[in-house]
Amino acid sequence: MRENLRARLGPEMWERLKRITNPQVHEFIDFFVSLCNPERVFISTDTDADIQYIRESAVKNGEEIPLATPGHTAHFDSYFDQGRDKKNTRILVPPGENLGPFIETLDRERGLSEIYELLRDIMKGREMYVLFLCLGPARSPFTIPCIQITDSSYVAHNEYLLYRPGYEEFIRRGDSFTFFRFVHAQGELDERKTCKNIEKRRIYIDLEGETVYSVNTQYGGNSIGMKKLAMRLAIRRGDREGWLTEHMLIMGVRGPGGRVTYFTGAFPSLCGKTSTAMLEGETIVGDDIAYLRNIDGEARAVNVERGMFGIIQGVNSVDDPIIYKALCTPGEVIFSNVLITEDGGVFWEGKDAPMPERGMNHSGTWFPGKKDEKGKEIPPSHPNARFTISLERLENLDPHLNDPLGVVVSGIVYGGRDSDTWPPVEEAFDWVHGIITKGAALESETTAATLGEVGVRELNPMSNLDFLSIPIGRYIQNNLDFGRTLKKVPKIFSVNYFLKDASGRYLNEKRDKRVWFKWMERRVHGEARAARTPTGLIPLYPDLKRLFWEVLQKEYREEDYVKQFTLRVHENLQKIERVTKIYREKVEDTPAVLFEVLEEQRKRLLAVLEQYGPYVNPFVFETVST
Ligand code: SPV
Ligand code: MN
Repeated sequence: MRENLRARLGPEMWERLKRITNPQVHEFIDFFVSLCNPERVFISTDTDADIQYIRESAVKNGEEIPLATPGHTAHFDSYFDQGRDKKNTRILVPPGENLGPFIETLDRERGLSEIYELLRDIMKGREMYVLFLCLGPARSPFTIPCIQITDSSYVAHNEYLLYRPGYEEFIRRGDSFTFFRFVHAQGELDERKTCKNIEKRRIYIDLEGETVYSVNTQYGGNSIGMKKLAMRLAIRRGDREGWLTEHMLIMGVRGPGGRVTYFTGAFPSLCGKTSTAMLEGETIVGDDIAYLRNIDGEARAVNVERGMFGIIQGVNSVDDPIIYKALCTPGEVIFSNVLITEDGGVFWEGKDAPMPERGMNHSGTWFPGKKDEKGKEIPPSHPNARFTISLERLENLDPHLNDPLGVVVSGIVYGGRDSDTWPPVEEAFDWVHGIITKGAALESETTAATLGEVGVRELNPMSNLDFLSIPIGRYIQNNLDFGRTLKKVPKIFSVNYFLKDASGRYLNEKRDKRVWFKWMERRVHGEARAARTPTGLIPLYPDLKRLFWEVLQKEYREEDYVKQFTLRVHENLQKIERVTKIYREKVEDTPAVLFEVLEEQRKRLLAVLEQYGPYVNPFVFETVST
């Protein structure tokens, strides 16, 4: 028995912890209670009363502000803590381990001693919350038990909305099992209860100890351990065990006769992942993180979450009616970095409501025209402002969210912010072609989801680059291998919601994506034809015309089809050149097949260029049936 821990917890909390018999759990908690030195420790047992205690604490200590609508609260992160901090997020590595130039690393010993110093006494006078949670559905081959330690009731509150409870699971698993560990401390707070010591913000990922440390930050992507921090640990574990952790939505798409076909989709942050998962008429399993496993030869996916930490900018009653309703009716919602209006309501950019004259936002008191230190106008809500809700609040929730075996994945979709290269939808020739030319070659323009410049085109393999904890080449190889072992291989597609014409106008409406998914669903079942281009298989005009009418009652004109699906040869060649160069020069362990597949594609493009010139009308391409 750990006498010190027992004394620090007091009898009530000790009784709670004692029911978990795994000595590693006790050891872990003991170590960080001693190091962080909180005044009190709250061991949560997932009961309604415990969760209510956390909700109330968040309001009592000022991390969340109650709003007029019952169940709604708002939280602010520091003005300089509004996105994921890529620079200060480091994977701790032992001497000699090299993860390549795209993954920020730090010597493990050095990182640990730095973070322990930062954590020393950091919770003095505060309460430490200890939460037991699960990634993935309970009692499933996918389940990973986790412990979150935090001194932020806002973080704890989010975790309960976003993840499944795990206290009973920790008891059930007995004396010996592994678990992911997250230690978060917000550090000193200012009078607005936002982090003061942003320059000492650190997010250190210790793969060896399966532990992530997050200090002097509150922004969810930096602080909510189970979200993006756990992805690094899971990618590593999956690498050892032969499964995948992906930055992917999961959704059920309806086909003829009520058939439901499941898709996963990888999109970089702020590129339409949530709005895709929420497509009208379809059902959502998840909008951010999926684990994929080969179970009896089938690709099966689960959502490791059960809630949504979604981007609020642009959410409105017309484009996002279901989310909008959840955000505007009583029920549990945590808003972050929106504008709180004087009557206790909230406003965000793109909400279909008049712009308030005053309010409070991430910059303090706000009024239209307010400028920051550099003279830049401060918007009412930050572009990365978010809302947290339970998926249970959504009318379009798929019935398989908690299925222990997940759903069978029939299609995988990759999409980025691409104004000039990819067509709106395209199928890969096969698994390898898809993983390489669509997944590994995914590029996107940077967005406000991370700190730093926006609008810069960057390579973002599988939209997972920010979360990788193994070398990129190895990660791509794992994806290639995953398909090889399946009896039923999912089809791979790309989509592009951001394609523009020469004058910079978007070529599609937002709602058109509903049609792309219906077409992909038909392709999975061999019920739609396609035209074979050098880069993949595109829809035929008559099929799309019919689908546009069926799905959207929209007249789809031939000239629109031609504009949208014109093969942009130079742009595609340039893309191959950019992508190849990065893999050749910067990624030491690129699988050789990547260069071969891109080179074959380059040759096909050159042949077409010779015959038809740089912009090729889609009608010239040969039709194939499967
Ligand atoms: C993303 O940025 O991809 C998100 C939000 O889903 S965060 O928690 O910041 O990662
Ligand atoms: Mn994400």
